[in-house]
Amino acid sequence: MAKIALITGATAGIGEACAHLFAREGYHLILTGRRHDRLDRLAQTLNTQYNVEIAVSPFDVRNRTQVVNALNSLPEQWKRVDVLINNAGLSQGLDPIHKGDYDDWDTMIDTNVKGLLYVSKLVANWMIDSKGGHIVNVSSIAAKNVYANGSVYCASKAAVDALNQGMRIDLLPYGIRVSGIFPGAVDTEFSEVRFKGDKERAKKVYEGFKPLAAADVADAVYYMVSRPAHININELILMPTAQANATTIHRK
Ligand code: NDP
Ligand code: 8X3
Repeated sequence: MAKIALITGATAGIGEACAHLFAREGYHLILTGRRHDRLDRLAQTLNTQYNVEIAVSPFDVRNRTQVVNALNSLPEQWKRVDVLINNAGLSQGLDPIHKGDYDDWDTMIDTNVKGLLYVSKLVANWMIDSKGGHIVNVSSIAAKNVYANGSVYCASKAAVDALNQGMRIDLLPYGIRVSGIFPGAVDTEFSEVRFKGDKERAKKVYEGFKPLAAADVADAVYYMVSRPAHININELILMPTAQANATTIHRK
């Protein structure tokens, strides 16, 4: 029987790259994100390319009712999820704490922390029912190294770090593996979203060095998931060679 992976934030970047890789490896996929048109296009592409089954489940992870209704309304055969990739997330702005924007704070915390919790609770229960599974939480190097003007994003990713550890304890009796991945700079739509559509400013983030590609992160996620059943990779920190920590990048 084919395995099923549920990927949040599959419309772009790391989530989309995971969708490609897991489809290539024969997984059937539940793809989520807000941009329904992108989900439909991706589903069509993957179905044609890899002949895997895809369920598209569009919702905003911040909206608890939407999350619960969308996931509960999936047909029963889709609730046997083997792998959950908690990837949906974002940053908004770069501001010191005394000048931060309340709405930016709400968006980051509601998406990166509360959204991850809403999805995880439901899917963890499905995994308990099917006696196993693997949850991969996408955190960030920002969880490990707090940087100037980024404290709320960093805090939200540190919360993902804590939840990753806590879920591993709580789900231990059910044979559910829980892994966290902590990437450094990955060239995706992330900075364009952080800078609210300012493409020029976003481009500068990745200039003068070779950042990670979304596919590099997907490859590491697949590595964790494809270890033998008795092995759990608790945490994987993945950096561009030109980046030593969140703030030290060697640019040409
Ligand atoms: P992208 O902006 O390319 O992709 C983000 C994804 O998250 C999109 O699919 C987006 O879908 C989804 N998303 C955002 N908000 C919501 C929401 N409210 N509801 C549902 N889905 C949402 O960025 P990345 O691929 O880079 O980011 C993926 C994850 O990786 C994030 O958690 C990010 O924090 C983390 N990360 C990124 C790094 C980087 O340098 N790029 C480094 C370390 C970690 P849609 O807009 O369609 O809803
Ligand atoms: C994204 C990487 O360093 O811009 O999580 O916060 S960073």
